[in-house]
Amino acid sequence: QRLQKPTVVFVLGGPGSGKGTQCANIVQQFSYTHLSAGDLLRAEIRSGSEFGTMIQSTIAEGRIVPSEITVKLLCKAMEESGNDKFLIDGFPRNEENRIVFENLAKIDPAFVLFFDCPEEELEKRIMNRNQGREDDNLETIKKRFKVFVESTLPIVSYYESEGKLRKINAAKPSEEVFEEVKYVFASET
Ligand code: UP5
Ligand code: MG
Repeated sequence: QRLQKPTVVFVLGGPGSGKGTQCANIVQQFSYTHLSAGDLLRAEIRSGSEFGTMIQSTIAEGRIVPSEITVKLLCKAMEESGNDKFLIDGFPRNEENRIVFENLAKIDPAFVLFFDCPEEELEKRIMNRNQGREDDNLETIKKRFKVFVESTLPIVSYYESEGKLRKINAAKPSEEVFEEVKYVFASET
């Protein structure tokens, strides 16, 4: 058991909004460890886990994996990292995610970064990405966006009401987005 609770920053935004890109920038300048919930779930599929097929079909449909699975993967990754500052990318995606994390990890985020970007731009970015992700096709992108609006935006509003939301205009070139991101981290730490 840790003596002091780790610092956690949640990084939210629609599919393709630049969460992974900006987290990679942040770790170069600030001493955080980047944990992408989606990457952890994809690694769990590859590891041959008993939940692999279920996770795979859930992601292929753009739906949200049961909270206990994702939260356990996040907690394990935090323990194994040796660090005490984390960017948790793409999580929590719904209220159940948020509550299960609160109950199991017992950590409240220091703040929540939110990458705001219109749907047409998200679609363009994902269709150009070409990394062979099974969910990067037009049909699944539409589903991912719908789930984002219905399940994740209410979480964004929740953190806004808690005064924890740091909203970033993500519909700009990556370098300009990072200028805004740096400003947030510089004023928080
Ligand atoms: N790009 C980035 N920034 C740009 C900019 N400013 N201008 C122009 N282009 C820009 O970026 C996407 C693409 O855009 C890249 O090619 C990039 O170069 C370019 P990226 O940084 O990858 O965006 P990101 O927001 O990380 O997009 P990603 O597709 O990873 O977001 P999702 O939220 O859809 O994916 P994630 O991996 O988080 O989740 C995938 C699925 O896993 C979910 O749909 C869900 O089924 C499941 N999941 C859960 O069930 N629970 C979880 O907790 C997490 C995931
Ligand atoms: Mg990502």
